[in-house]
Amino acid sequence: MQGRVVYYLDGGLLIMTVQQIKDLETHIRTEKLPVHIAIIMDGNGRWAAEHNLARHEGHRQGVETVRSTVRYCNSLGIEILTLFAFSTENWQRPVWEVNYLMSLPEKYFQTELPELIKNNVQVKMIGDQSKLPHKVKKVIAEGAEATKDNSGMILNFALNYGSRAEILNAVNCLIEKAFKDGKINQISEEHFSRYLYTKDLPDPDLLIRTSGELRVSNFLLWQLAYTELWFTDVYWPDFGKLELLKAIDAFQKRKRRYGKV
Ligand code: V07
Repeated sequence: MQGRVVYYLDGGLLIMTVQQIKDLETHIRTEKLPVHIAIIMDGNGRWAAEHNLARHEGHRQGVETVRSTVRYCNSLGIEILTLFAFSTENWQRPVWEVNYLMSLPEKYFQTELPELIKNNVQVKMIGDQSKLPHKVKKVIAEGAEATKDNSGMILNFALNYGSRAEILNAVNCLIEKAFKDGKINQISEEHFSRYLYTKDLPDPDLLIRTSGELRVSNFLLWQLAYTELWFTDVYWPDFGKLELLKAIDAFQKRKRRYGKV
């Protein structure tokens, strides 16, 4: 079926022509885009199981989806893309899987760094980097360094990230500071935010979670206070242009209704 894309939606079949996807994109470009999109990239393991593939194949395919999503968000003009790559809870997975996941930042940069530089993308990181293997720390520091002067889209990887740990870290920093200064002042939300890993970034406008789970799973708990949430049953390796466009379309429709009867 040339010129047509087949999608399975809510158990039913949806056939969209390439032209229809283009129309949706044109429509989306005319409305206010979310400045900051955050994504929980879930479902690599289930995708692999359903394709009778080993689990790591799901993660490998997941990296491909990271590549295409970064490219597409950048071309749409999204300013910040935050991707949840590895949580503080993920250390409890089997050793071989943790090791495989820890090899992915390097694999990603090996092929993508030249394009990220060419496309003016700035790579940033949130999470507790102190607990990462030395090699991973080195690789991500190099990726961030090589792109630090870029002024285009910010690609923000959450690596060994946990939101409660982030909030506690902020509280502990504030306690330490108060102790050193010998005085305790009341602090504002704005002041508190400056102690989070995301201190230089605006809160996400849109959170996307793939693979059907309806939770935020310790991701950006403080920052998601006013974020629009969007969930899809599609597994992360199958997440494509159309899914992203549908999420942004839903976001724009909600915004338009905001405050109205
Ligand atoms: C990981 C692929 C995406 C699906 C979710 C889990 C598997 C890209 C990175 C990455 C991280 C930091 C960085 C550059 C690339 C990554 C992990 C897992 C641990 F600076 N994908 N990806 N890191 N997956």
